[in-house]
Amino acid sequence: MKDFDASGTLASAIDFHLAHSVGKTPDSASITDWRLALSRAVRDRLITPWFDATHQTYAKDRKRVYYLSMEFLLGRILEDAVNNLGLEDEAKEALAAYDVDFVDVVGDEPDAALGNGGLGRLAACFLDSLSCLGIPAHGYGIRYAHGLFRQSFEDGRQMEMAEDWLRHQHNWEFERSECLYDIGFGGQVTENGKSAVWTPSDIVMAQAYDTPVPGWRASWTNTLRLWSAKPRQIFDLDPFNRGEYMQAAAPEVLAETISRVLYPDDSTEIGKELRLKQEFFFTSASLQDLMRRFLAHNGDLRALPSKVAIQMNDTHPAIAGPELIRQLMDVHGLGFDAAFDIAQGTLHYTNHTLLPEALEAWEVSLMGAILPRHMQLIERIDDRLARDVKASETGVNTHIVDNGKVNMGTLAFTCARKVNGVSALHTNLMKQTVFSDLHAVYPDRILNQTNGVTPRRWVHGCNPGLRNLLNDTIGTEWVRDLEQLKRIAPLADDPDFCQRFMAVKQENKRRLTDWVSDKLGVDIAPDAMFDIQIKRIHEYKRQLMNALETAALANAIRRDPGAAWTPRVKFFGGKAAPAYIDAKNIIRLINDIAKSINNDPVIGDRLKVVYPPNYNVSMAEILIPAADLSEQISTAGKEASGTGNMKFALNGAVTIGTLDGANVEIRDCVGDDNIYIFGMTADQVEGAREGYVTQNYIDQSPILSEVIDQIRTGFYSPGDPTRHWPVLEKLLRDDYFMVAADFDAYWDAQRKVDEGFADSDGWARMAVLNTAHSGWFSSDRTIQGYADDIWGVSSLLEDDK
Ligand code: CRA
Repeated sequence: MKDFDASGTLASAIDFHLAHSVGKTPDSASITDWRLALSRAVRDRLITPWFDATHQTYAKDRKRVYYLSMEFLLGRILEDAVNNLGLEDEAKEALAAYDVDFVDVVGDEPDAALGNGGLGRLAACFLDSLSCLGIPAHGYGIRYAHGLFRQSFEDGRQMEMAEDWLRHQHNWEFERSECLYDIGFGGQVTENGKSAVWTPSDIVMAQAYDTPVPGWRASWTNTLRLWSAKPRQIFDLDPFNRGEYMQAAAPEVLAETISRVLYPDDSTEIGKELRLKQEFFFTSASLQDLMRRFLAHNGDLRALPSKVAIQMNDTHPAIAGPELIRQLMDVHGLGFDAAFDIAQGTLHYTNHTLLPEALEAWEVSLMGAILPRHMQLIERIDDRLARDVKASETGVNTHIVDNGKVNMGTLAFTCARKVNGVSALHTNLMKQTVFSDLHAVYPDRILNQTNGVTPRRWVHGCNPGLRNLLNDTIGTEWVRDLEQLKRIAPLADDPDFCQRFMAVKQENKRRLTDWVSDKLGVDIAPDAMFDIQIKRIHEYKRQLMNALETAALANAIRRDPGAAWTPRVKFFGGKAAPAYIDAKNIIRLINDIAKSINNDPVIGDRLKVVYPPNYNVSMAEILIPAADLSEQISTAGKEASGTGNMKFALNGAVTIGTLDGANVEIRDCVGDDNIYIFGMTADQVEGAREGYVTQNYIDQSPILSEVIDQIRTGFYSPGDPTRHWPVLEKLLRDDYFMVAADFDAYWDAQRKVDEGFADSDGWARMAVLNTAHSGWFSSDRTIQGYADDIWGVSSLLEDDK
C-alpha cells in the first residue's frame, strides 16, 4: 500500500483541503468551511492506522467482535479525533494563523445524535475502548438520516423538531456503494424437501457507510459500519414518463423510510411495525456482512464461535438468533440443531432494563406477516427451550411465544451463550425477577459487567483544566489506565492540591456561567453550588422529586431570606419521548417553577433554576465538568446502571443519590463519607408497594404538602391555575416511583449537602476523592471484562510488546 505522506504539517493539510476539498480561499471561508477542511486533514491521518489495523486483523485471523446496536450516540467527532491523535496544539496554531478559533471550529459540528440516551452513549464509549484496547471489532448500526429530535420550549412546553445532521457535508464516513445486501420482508415460505425457501414480497437493500474509530494515539483503529436503506430499483420510469412523478419516486421513498429516523424512545417499548423492520434490516445486513468476511477465510461453519463474537445491545437486535439460524440453514444447508448450536455459541445479549414497559414483545401475527420464516424458527427455538426446561427438572414454566406474543428477552436469552447485566444490583435483580426462570434452567449464563465511560471524551476532552492538573501531578498514563487516578487520593489532604483542583472547577463553572448567560440570558453566580440533573425525562428518574424539592427550598428561603443559605443553581436537562405525556407535563412544571423562582427578588442569588433546551452530548460536555452536585435520584431498583453518574464523579462532583444501579458501586469506591445516599433500597421499595397511599406520605410532610397546595392553587401558573393538575392527579393516583415516600429523606439529604458545601475545605476533599476513586468506571475496564468473560478475545496490540 502506498503510504499517505503525513510528513507535511497539519497547517499545510488544512490549507490544501480548504482549497481542494471545500473549494474556498481563507478570506472567503466560513467557520463551517474551516471545520470541513480541518476534518479532512485530521481524517487523512487516520487512514494509515486504519488500514494497518485491518491488515493485522486479517493477517492474524483472530477472533473478532461485532457489536450490534440500534443506537450509537457519538456526539461530535472532530474534537475527539484531534485529541486521540494528539493534534490539539497543531490544530489550534494552524487556525490561529488565520485568526480562527479552534473552539469555534470544533463547536460548529452538529452532534451525531444516533441514540436516545445511556444505551446509545454506552455503545459509543465501547467503540472508543475497543479501539483503545486494540481489540478487532466492528460496530454495526443504522445510519439514520434524522437522529434524536431537537427540543425547544414554548411557554415552558417541549416542542420537537426534526434533527438534520446530514444537511451539511458529513465527512467522517466512507460510502461503500458496492457493499450492498438484500433485506426481505413478508411473502411466503415453501418447504422444499429438507429445507425451506422464503420468498419475500418486498426487498430493500442495505448499503454500508464506514467511519473509522481511532483509539488513543490511533495505535488501533476499528470501524463503525452503519447501514442505510436503498431501493432495489431507484426509480420507476413508466409513471415518470406519464408525468406521475410522486408514483415514480415511491419505491425510493418506501425503502428509505426504514433508515429515515431514530425512534425517540428510551426505556419504553415501541411496538411499531417500522421499528421491527428497522431491527431486522440492520441485524440481517450485519450478519450477512460478517458471514461473508468469515467465509472468505474459513471453510468450516462450525468454527464460527471460535472466530466471531456477536454482542446484542439489548433485545433490539434479538432477531439475530433466528436470522443467523436461517442463514446457516437456508443459505448454507445446515440442519436446525447444528445451526442453533453455532448461533448460540456466537451470540451474547446485554440486558439494559427491567422496566416491564420496556421489554420488547411482538405480536405473533405481526412477526409472522413481516418475517414468516423467522416465526417458524422462533417456534423451533421455543421447542429447544422447552426441551432444556424439561431436562433441568426445575419445574419452571417459561416460553418465548406466550399469549400471542414473541418475548424478545426470552428469545435473546435462549439464543445467547452469555447474558449480562450492567451493574451488580441490576444483574442480581435480573436473576431474581425477569429472568429468574431462565436463570434456574441456565444457571451459568448470567453475569455482570458494570458499565463504564471513556476517559478520553469524559475527562481528557471535556475537562482540559483537570486533564492538565492530572498530567502535572501523576503523568499522562491515566488516560489509558484510569486506575492511576488513585494516586491523587493522598493529595486530598494537601491544601495546595485541593486549591488547584477547585480552581479548575471554578474555571469550568465560569465557562458554564458565560454559556448560560449567552444562550439563555440568565445570570447566575459561579460561586453558588452547581447542582445538576441531566438525563432523559422519565418518571422513574424522578425529576419531579427534584422539582418539588426546589420549590420547597424556595418557600423556605422566602420565609427567612436572612438565614445563612448555601446559594445554589439547579440545572435540569433532558428530553421526553414525544408521546410520553406525563413526562412532558413534568417538563412544563419545572419550567414554570424556574420562572417563578428566577423572577423573585426575595430569593435572588440564593436559588436559581436553569433548564437549557435540547440537552445532548455536547451540552453534557460543558455541564459535567462544572458540576458540584450530581443528582442520581431514581427509585431504587429501576435505573439499571446509569453512566452520567460515573462521568460526574470522575469530574469531581459529589453525588446525591439512592442505592440504585451503579450508584451502589460508586458508593463502594468513593466511600460513605464522600457521597450523599438517601431513600429506600430496592427491597424496601417493593416492600412499600402494598397499601401505598400517596396522600398519607404527603400528609406526614408539611414541606411537601405546601408545594402540592401551591401547585393545586396555581401558584406556579398564575392565570392558568389548573395547568399542572395532571401532574398532581397522576402523583396522587399512582405514585409508582414513590416520589412522596422518598421526599423527606431527599430533603434532609439536601440540607446535609448545604452544610457540606458551606465547608469549602471539606467539600474540596470530597471532590478530589470522587475523582481519585472513580478509575474503576472506565469503559476500558468494562470492555476488558467483556473480552475476558464473554467474548474470549484479546488485544492485538499486546502482540507487539
Ligand atoms: N435507558 C438504562 O436505563 C443504563 C443504560 C446503559 C438504559 C440505564 O440505566 O445506564 O441503559 N436502558 O446500560 C435502556 O436503554 C433499553 O434499556 C438506558 O439508557
